[in-house]
Amino acid sequence: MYFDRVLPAALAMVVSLTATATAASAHAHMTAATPAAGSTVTAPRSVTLTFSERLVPAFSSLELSNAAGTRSTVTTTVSEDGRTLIGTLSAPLTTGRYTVHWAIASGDGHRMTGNHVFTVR
Ligand SMILES: [Cu+2]
Repeated sequence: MYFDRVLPAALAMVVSLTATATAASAHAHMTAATPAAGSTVTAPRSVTLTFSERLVPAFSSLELSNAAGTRSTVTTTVSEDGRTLIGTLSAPLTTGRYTVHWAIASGDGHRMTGNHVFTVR
């Protein structure tokens, strides 16, 4: 368990220190989101974001806020294959508009952030 977190982080650091001039080709990008951007869903219990590259769990998380800016309590984990960020909600979301704010680091050491909005009816 320890090496699952530390080794990718250490590798990412080595890559970013030694190969900044050449490591520009395989940045992570998001390939799927549930709920999807712009979608309307009913009482979701989790938010999942899948990326094209493995994530570094220690530097990857998401937050959820409603239209008033109030944050939901979310427990963030990364899937076994390292590519999906899973935000589990302590309670189903009530009706309204929500913004997902995410921040990730991929195995090549690059950090990315983004956000998207979905609606709960
Ligand atoms: Cu990159």
